[in-house]
Amino acid sequence: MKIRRVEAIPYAIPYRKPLRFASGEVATAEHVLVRVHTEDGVVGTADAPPRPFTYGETQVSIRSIVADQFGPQLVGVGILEREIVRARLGRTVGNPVAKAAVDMAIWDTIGQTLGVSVSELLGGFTDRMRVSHMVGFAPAGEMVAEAARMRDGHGITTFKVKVGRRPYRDDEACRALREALGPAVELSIDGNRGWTASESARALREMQDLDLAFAEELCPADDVLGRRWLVQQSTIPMFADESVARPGEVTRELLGGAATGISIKTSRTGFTTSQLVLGLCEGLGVEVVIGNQIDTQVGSLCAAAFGAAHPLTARRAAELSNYLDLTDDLLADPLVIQDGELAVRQGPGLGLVIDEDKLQRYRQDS
Ligand code: MUC
Ligand code: MG
Repeated sequence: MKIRRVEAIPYAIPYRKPLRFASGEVATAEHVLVRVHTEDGVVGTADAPPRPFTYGETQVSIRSIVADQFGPQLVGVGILEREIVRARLGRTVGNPVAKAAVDMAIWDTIGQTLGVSVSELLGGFTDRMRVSHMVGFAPAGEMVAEAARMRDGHGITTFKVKVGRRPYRDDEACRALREALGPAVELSIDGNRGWTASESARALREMQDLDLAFAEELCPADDVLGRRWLVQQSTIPMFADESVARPGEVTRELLGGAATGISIKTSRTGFTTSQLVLGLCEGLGVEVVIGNQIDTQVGSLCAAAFGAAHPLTARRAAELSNYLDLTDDLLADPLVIQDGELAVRQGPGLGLVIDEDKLQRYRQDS
């Protein structure tokens, strides 16, 4: 069960419409499909979404670090020697998305080799996740229409609304969503570090009648005292997202009083490091949410497999639906969100099958 080769395949699939937020936008999924090949002929797969505006990684950097550095470092390592893998990848700083994809692809080979699903290997708590949809910047009417489309078409009743725009006008969109969708729908906001601490405090005051479930990354973590001041006066949980790409950063934000909740994204911490983050949060008595890196179906399937494996991660709706805006996807058997839920694949490994014709069509290296 030794690793024979690690592949990094750049590909691109356009979105029907770009997803806009305070720190950037995504109009095309220019990702890297990572495949780990074992000596026994097993192939594990995972997806790497480059986010230069969040982690500084690009499609080129991910492809290069996986193919030219991580791959050669892992040849001959046993797929169960995950801590040797983590130690070897850890010799290179940063590159969280690249490392996460290699880790998840290895878990896929372990599940396939042992004949069990990765979600069961991780903990097997439940077999489905409630879905939260992320609504990007647009005129308020369009944001309401998108949310209504997700509710009516897929039964989704939890929404994370992108805020952080300048000039400030996001309460208008959030208010329109609350009025249109009613009190039963769960709304939260995500500022992607778009505001200062005082602008964030003003926004929270102006939206305090909207019954928001939580707020995420309203101001930068580097505004250390400002963020601590904001969290101290907030009446809703303040989740950290891009500011917690490593377990040490999770501890820093929580013990520093700069966050009261943690977004776990398998696209940046894979399965192995995500379990460390989860253990930290459970030990510190902090809530978590399964976040979304604007994932494809492969990425969403991985997030769901992790989320469903543990009670704490399965408690909140997970952000699993932005792939619905892609014009196409690589999964041979597409995911289905029904009644607001996504079922976890039960097959060996991650239970994902790539449509090789589509991969040939969208890959950018042939
Ligand atoms: C999120 O939760 O922030 C948007 C930017 C990014 O890095 O991730 C997405 C979603
Ligand atoms: Mg976020």
